[in-house]
Amino acid sequence: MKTKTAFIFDLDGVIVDTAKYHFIAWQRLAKKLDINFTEKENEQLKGVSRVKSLEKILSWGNKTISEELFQQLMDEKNQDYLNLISKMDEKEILPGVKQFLTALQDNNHPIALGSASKNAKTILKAVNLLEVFDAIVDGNHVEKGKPDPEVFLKACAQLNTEPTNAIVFEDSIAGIQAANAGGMLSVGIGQKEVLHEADHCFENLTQFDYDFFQNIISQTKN
Ligand code: B16
Ligand code: MG
Repeated sequence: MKTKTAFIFDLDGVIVDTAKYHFIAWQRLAKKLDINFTEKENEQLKGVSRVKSLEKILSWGNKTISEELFQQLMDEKNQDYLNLISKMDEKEILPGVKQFLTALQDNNHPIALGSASKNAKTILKAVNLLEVFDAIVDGNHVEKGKPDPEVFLKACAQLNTEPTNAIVFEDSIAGIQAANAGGMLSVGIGQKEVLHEADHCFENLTQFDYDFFQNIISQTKN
């Protein structure tokens, strides 16, 4: 028997607008290191783990540093980020998110979080959404980051559903690639030109409603 379609959400840039805080914190760090870092570079860090993000920034600046300094810079960036998000509340939930999650809950769809962030639970608590998710898979639970599908495959396993019976919402190129590699239907949240590998793309979650997904559920990849 086919179970109800599962809905898996990325966190930063889909549920909450924390992408801007990651950008500020990485940009401050890059500036200290005298490395050029604009929105263009930042796009390549979306959905990418903290370690991989710093590795990329250092490679853009042709810098090699000791393991100790690497760890120190990661801690510094995270502390800056945590300070930036410390005053977060429900107002930072992105438009359309609450209504859509409520419609999914009302219709008994399993809901999971699939995020690269190690701060995911702190953020969900701050915006009062922790209880909405039937499963939470984040940066603390995976060995391979996006574009590897591990995070979404683990979410499906926890929801006891096949990947082909799941829809993933993502704002990052790496995340869309992860969903596609995992065999889920991918929905990009952001610019079509950037997320052109997604099966569907919207600017934000106000651009569709539950009925739209009732229609495309028949198109999930099983
Ligand atoms: P943290 P997501 C990702 O979260 C962010 O998009 C990415 O910019 C960040 O580097 C990564 O989490 C790690 O975050 O430093 O908090 O562990 O978009 O997959 O929800
Ligand atoms: Mg994201």
